[in-house]
Amino acid sequence: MPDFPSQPPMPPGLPPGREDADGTATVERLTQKTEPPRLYQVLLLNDDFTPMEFVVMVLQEYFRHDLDTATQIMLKIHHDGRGVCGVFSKDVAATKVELVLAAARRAGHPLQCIMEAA
Ligand code: TYC
Repeated sequence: MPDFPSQPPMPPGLPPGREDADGTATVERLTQKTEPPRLYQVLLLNDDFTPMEFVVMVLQEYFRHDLDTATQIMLKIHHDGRGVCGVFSKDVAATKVELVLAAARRAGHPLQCIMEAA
């Protein structure tokens, strides 16, 4: 048995398919469907100016990758033009993009960070 019934309980006193004495009762079931929240990829884009070490630092600090993984992702971006840093809920992805862009601008680098529906 699941913890939650798939349908809400029927209202008390009126079995399904019956009307009350004056014929006015309406018994309605609403099937509620909740979609899972959409996920978003955060990507870094390649450029010719941001130092490789800065990109590796970003991947470690903001996306919690270890040094090896961060280096592999950075090299993939360097060669392919873009690469995925991580997949998050919409709010978390948007916050990561803002934090990464702010850090890059503070350091004077043109690094671009974007999010896309996964
Ligand atoms: N192409 C940059 C360089 O050669 C390194 C780099 C990698 C920049 C990834 C941005 O998202 C990036 N210094």
